[in-house]
Amino acid sequence: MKVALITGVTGQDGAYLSEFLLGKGYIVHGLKRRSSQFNTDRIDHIYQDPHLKNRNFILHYGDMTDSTSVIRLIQQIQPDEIYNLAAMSHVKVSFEIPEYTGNTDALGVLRILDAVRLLGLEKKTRVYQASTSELYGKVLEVPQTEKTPFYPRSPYAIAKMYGYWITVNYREAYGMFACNGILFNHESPIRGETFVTRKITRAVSRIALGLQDKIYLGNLDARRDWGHARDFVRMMWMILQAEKPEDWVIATGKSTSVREFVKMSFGEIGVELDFQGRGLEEKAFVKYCSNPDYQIEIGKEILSIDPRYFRPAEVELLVGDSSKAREKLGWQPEFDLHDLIKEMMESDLKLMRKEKYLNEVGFKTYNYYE
Ligand code: NDP
Ligand code: GDR
Repeated sequence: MKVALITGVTGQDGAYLSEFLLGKGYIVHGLKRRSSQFNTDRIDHIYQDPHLKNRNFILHYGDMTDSTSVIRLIQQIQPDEIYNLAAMSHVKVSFEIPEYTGNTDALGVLRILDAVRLLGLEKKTRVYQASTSELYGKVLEVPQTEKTPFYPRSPYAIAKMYGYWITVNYREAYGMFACNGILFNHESPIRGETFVTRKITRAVSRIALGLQDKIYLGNLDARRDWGHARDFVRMMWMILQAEKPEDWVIATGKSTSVREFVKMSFGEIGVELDFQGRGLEEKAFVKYCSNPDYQIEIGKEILSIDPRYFRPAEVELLVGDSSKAREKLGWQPEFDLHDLIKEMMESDLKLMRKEKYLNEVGFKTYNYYE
């Protein structure tokens, strides 16, 4: 049985990857950080009681900013594969906490790689580093491939650039099987609520149920290559099963604007929008609603721009060319953007119905299981 260690196990990708590796018969260890409340929502369904014998899913406390915890865990677990997914992953927030972002997202990668080296595991342990399309930042080439030059545009992307190169460096210097997956945006129903896709699907669901009046967004012109997290974690595993350690672009190859994502999400509840104005003055109004279940007023202003959601430096256009992964590893995404939005909307509508019911009846008569 192979043994894997996943850092960032409580995040979106950590949760999907844990399920995936357990399905492949791995023993999965996860590094989670301490928080004042449970932070394991996404993996509670696969949690195993520590008193159980022969567990195959085991969580450990640790932190990417704490070398000793990283070294101790790798020494104890002796993993065949490490998936380094832990990161302060929000681009906008990285402008607010740049030093912490650097410590976690840049030096954190070094801590993992150096622990493997220090413990003499260079020939045993394969390392996957969660690199990102944010490395490309300013548009120098479209679509972006493994050969496109980097021009990072945020403290997050710059920290990830260190992570990228230190991974390449440890591979070249110490012969380690260390690889970068340069993943383009990937989303799911368990995507963090402050990333734009989930913010939109949550808001559209709340608007449909009368829990919220409108949504405020930033740059609607930004274009992203959005895929499904489920497809992307499969690729993380494939990268570590390849013959040689290499770096790989993983993307759907299709780019869509934030505005279009909004339209498609409202489309799921039968609402057509009319966008008017430009820049900070842009607004969207309800043009048509085909679903009588949702009492949405025609002509209502439903979207406005709030400058607080703009970034000090923006990444305008990302679209990836993953031909190398498709040709050499046979990877192919199973979900398209329409499938993804449909799944996210269904899930958020379900969650918001629960919230609405709780608002109406209060805790007294609320049945959590309804
Ligand atoms: P999430 O933000 O959902 O998850 C990040 C994980 O990292 C969480 O488990 C978080 O813990 C953990 N974490 C944060 N800081 C620390 C720390 N100091 N020590 C230990 N753990 C920490 O991100 P995703 O799952 O979406 O992304 C996974 C990785 O892939 C990240 O590195 C991200 O930068 C990268 N990436 C993501 C893409 C995407 O589109 N999703 C695209 C390209 C790269 P907690 O739950 O306690 O907050
Ligand atoms: P991104 O994701 O920065 O690409 O990083 P995010 O969803 O935050 O932003 C995508 C684009 O949408 C624009 N935008 C808004 N973004 C947010 N969050 N909130 C808004 O209200 C809003 N309005 C418009 C942004 O300006 C941006 O252009 C994600 C993260 O998962 C990273 O960790 C990962 O490395 C990259 O994807 C690939």
